[in-house]
Amino acid sequence: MAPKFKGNSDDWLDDQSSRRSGKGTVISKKKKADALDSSEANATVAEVFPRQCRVRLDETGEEILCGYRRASVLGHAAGHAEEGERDRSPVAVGDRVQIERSSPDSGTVKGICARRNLLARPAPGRDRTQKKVRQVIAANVDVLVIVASVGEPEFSPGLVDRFLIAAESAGIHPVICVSKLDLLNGSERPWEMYADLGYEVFPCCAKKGQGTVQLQERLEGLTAVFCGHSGVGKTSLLRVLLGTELGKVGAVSEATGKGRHTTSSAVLLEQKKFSAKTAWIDTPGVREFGLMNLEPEALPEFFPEFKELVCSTQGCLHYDQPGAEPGCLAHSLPRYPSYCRILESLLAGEN
Ligand SMILES: Nc1nc2c(ncn2[C@@H]2O[C@H](COP(=O)(O)OP(=O)(O)O)[C@@H](O)[C@H]2O)c(=O)[nH]1
Ligand SMILES: [Mg+2]
Ligand SMILES: [Zn+2]
Repeated sequence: MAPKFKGNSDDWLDDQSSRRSGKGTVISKKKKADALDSSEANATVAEVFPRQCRVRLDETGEEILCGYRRASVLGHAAGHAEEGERDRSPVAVGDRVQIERSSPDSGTVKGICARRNLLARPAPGRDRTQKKVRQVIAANVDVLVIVASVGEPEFSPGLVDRFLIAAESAGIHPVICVSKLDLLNGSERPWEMYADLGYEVFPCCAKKGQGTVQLQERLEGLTAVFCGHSGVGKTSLLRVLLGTELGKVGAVSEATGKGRHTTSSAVLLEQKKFSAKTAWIDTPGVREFGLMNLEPEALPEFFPEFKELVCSTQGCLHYDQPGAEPGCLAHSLPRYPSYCRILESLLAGEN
């Protein structure tokens, strides 16, 4: 059975008492702001901290720090937490927001637009009111780049499968980037299966610069979020793709005065080489990636190779239990063990 997500050392919760304004006035819990119209936004969220976020201004491309309050930004907007759920933070990297500048390098988030999509995972624990907590990793993205290394750490098909499902269920196009190609030895290439299944696979090596041009061209003009285990080489790859412009991130850490590690939370990176629309998001590594709001019965839809199966039980769940589903034809498929692990975790309600 897949282990539960246990959280990361970088986990933090934003201001739990954000119902209370600075002056001690209690803002009604029920009062929610309405979503902004997209024409009202003037900035994109580039990095999120407790009670503050770094935003990139549309007009000048400048980045400034803005305060946000849960009550004033958390709206009825599409893509925001529904009944029974609570977002760990009301803003996420990639959110389109309206900000009001109060000084050359700071301001306040006044409102937030509906999200066209979002990549989220369950955050550990529940809030005070027993609601499930959701961590939105990034919003409004075109592509999820699933990075998995050839070695160090070993290629992990289980995590690739989970990210593929998360992307497709969120309406985000996934591509697989196989990193650290220089560590290839022996004949095993477990990622080739994904190309055979019709997924886009980009073998790359950040160290030697192999395959990076192809990936760069594929992502040009798009907002892409890079995800994968810690240490697979996401940041190294982005450094090559962006032409070592990640130094900019360090400068921003100075601005927050916190000396944060560049990828202790998701961060929208600047892309000067291409069109203004291109935006790439680096994320901290995850050990496990839980799937949100996915019914076990829906799981086979996310495995294209299962679609052609004509098992003798109609609506077969392809569940590997002795005698459970006689006549199931899924057992010989390469991704069957991975399917079963994910199915079992969904049936156990673990995400
Ligand atoms: N051999 C090899 N090592 C790499 C490559 N890319 C990154 N690394 C190393 O892998 C480690 C983790 O890289 P990093 O970019 O921080 O990974 P991240 O946690 O996914 O952002 C570092 O020690 C890098 O030097 C590569 O193409 N080949
Ligand atoms: Mg990194
Ligand atoms: Zn079956």
